[in-house]
Amino acid sequence: MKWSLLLLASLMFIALNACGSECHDSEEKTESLEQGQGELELKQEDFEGVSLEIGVLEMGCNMCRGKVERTLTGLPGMKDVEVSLEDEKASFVYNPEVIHPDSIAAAVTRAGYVVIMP
Ligand SMILES: [Cu+2]
Repeated sequence: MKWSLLLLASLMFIALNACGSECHDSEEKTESLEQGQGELELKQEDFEGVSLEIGVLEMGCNMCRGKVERTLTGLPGMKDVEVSLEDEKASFVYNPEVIHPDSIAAAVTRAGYVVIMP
């Protein structure tokens, strides 16, 4: 009985830490929040954009999903960002005069995830 409880606790511990410490990095979180607020004034969502859906792999939990969403939202020339943890996809509208899809992919890759371009 005690042994199985211990096993269960270990399994839960492993499950909770499945994403490693990277997605729970509070320092980076603060940084991207500040950036986001600074760019808010400049970032008008009144552009004719291009819709794009990319695959985003390696999101292990909802914090990862949030991190990808903040990463995309924090980029210039981005709007309507939606990230799905279940579908492993991110959709958004970007302004091609401001940002190139390669830069968008690079930002998500830098955040620690694997991007599949359509
Ligand atoms: Cu995670």
